[in-house]
Amino acid sequence: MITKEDLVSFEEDIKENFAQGKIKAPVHLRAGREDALIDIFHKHNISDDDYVYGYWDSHELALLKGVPREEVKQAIMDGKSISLCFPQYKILCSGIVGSLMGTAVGTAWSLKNQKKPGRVFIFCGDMSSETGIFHEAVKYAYNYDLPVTFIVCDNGLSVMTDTREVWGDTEPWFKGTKYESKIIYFKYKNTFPHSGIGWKIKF
Ligand SMILES: Cc1ncc(C[n+]2csc(CCOP(=O)(O)OP(=O)(O)O)c2C)c(N)n1
Repeated sequence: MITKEDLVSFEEDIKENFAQGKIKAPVHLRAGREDALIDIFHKHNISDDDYVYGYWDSHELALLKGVPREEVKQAIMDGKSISLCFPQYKILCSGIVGSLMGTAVGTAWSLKNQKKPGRVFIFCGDMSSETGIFHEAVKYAYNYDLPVTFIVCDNGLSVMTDTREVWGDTEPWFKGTKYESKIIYFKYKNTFPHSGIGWKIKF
């Protein structure tokens, strides 16, 4: 079983390797949401039959989905941190904001209509959850009662931009709507920068 300490030490290890210039690609480290993620994986019993989709910041998701630590680390060392994909473990990630929303809904549609076991869990950030494609995907999933859950990890920022200031609201758009039944939402403070380790390029 993956513990908070496992997740923290993994990110610290990647930070060290990045600092030494051993990773020739961007990394997006995360800290401060370990308990929330562990809780979601446990509470929803996310297991082998389930699909997990994520974005540029998915080291923790890969570990929690059951990809061995060394395999995740090797992929990151090979420059794939931003789009970790381990199809055999049913975890697929992309570095493109808004991508994968339709893929997640399509996977859920297929599982439901083919009467296959498994559900879909897609993890994204607060700014991603304000995009049109997120809204459309949630509406469609709600209407057809598809086995997909959208998890919004709210760190308040999109790179260095204040998400709430952009949209002029103190709450995400879905707060208080019927669509909340398809969404898990939590706030956290990321103690790492959006990408990298505070020096070198941010993007
Ligand atoms: C289509 C596209 N536009 C811009 C970017 C650059 N970008 C990467 S992450 C990010 C911020 C997204 O913010 P949020 O969804 O809140 O994610 P988090 O802060 O959790 O990383 C942006 C703008 C991108 N990856 N893809």
